[in-house]
Amino acid sequence: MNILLIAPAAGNWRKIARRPFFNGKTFRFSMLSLLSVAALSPKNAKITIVDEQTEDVPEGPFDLVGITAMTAVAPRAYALCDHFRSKGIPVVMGGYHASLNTEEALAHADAVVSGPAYGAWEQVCADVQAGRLERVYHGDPSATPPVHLPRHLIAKDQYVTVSATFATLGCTNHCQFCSINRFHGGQRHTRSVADMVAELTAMPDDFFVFVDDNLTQDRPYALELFKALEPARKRWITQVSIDIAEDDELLSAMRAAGCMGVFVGLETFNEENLHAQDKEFNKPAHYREAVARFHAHGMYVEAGVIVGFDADDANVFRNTLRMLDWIRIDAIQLAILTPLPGTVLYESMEPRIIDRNWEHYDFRHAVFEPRHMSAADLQAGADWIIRRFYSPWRILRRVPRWAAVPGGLRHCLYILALNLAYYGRVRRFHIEGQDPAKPATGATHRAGKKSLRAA
Ligand code: B12
Ligand code: SF4
Repeated sequence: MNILLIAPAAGNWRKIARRPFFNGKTFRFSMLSLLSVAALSPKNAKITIVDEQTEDVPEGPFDLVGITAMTAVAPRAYALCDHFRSKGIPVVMGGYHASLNTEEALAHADAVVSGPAYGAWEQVCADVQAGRLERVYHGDPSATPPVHLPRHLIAKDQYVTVSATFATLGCTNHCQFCSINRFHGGQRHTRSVADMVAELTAMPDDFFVFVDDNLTQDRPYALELFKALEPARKRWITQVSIDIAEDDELLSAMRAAGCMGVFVGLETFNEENLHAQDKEFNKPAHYREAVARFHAHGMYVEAGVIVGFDADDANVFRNTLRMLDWIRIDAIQLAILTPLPGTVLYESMEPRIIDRNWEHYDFRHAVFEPRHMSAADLQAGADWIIRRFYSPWRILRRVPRWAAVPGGLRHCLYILALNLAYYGRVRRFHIEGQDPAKPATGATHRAGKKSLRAA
């Protein structure tokens, strides 16, 4: 059986890896979706995995094509579905977008695997071999994921690391803008600590990424996992929620297990916004102290920050940038609020949506009418924060601070590389923007002259 598995890429991201500099490598760290599907395929199958960020999609011949898609790449995924179906090859979609928008995906794919691949993909392969195919297959969320993935199927040199894994899946919080809760049906699944140790000790790299949505949500499990990981002496990064900063025992265990950095969803500095999104467990008043506590334990902090919530007006951009400097954050992933189809946010925002091109649902486009500013202002202000936060001057100003975080040169180089990669993105995608609360330079100048004349 000849199987092609595709991770599509859209717009600027397609074949970005071919560029010598600023080629997105720092952000390519997980092909776990397709590696997991590959691991479930028949043992004698010939499997080709293609990441469109790094290479072209081959023509075949293939017996089966599997495509993964986040919402932002769904249109590209559909084009690929249409292409292979027109050649008579069965095409199956899986992943976040197809699981949460199954009817839409079925207009392009022969079948959809909804939820995890475990238990479903094996059946898909058997059915294709038997010359039949159901429309929808449901994976088994409680299945035990394979311990060893066929990582040799992807080109190691194209990724910052091929050693990505997950110990847990899902999150029991209900933040309205997030797809995780809906995708996992509010459930959380943990892998056995023994499986984690077996997988991680066999990994070739000594740096890896936990792609978990909220690794420490089950505290006893996390403590047990970290204790077991200590002897492996690996270095890793992951995603956690900010409230764990108060937990010294947990932070110490993370540090001892090799954690060098965390991604936390701060989202906003406005409590009203947090409340409206069911994320009131974030306390903006504690952000600065929380970051300091992570630093004291030798961990850098990258924050997810979102602009465009209903309580945000044109001043949010300047205030956010000021607060980000003040809390001494090390890196940010700045997003424009995006109502991903399948989320609670999408349902509540439907009437205000002005752009339904899923390719624009990449957290970089204003796709709805905000309450207290225009969509154009939201776009300009978000771009302005990104450009300012990653200006060479601001990055340079952060260096002495990073040097003071315990962990040594290697940790310091890691966070510097991340900042430079974001700076590269600003340059590569010509991110400019403008603070909507401040008139354009010419206008400021004119207004200044006018007020001088008035004086
Ligand atoms: C790694 C990652 C990335 C990487 C991409 C991968 C890479 N090559 O390095 C990068 C950094 C590029 C990325 C970018 C973005 N990401 Co992202 N990303 C993730 C993350 C953290 C891990 C994905 C992963 O490896 N999961 C582990 C695997 C095993 O699980 P899985 O992907 O769900 O796959 C299972 C099933 O879904 C199913 N399955 C999946 N695909 C297929 C295909 C077939 C054929 C079959 C049968 C089954 C199947 O089987 C798998 C095994 O059970 C997830 C969150 C998460 N924990 O999943 C977010 C996530 C997927 N990303 C998300 C988003 C929103 C984005 C961005 C739009 C915004 C951003 N945050 O920057 C951009 C998109 C950029 C673009 N234009 O393409 C959302 C997607 C929501 C949605 N509805 O689309 C997620 C869920 C995060 C979240 N909290 O909401 N991301
Ligand atoms: S945003 Fe984070 S804390 Fe909220 S539901 Fe999603 S994964 Fe959980």
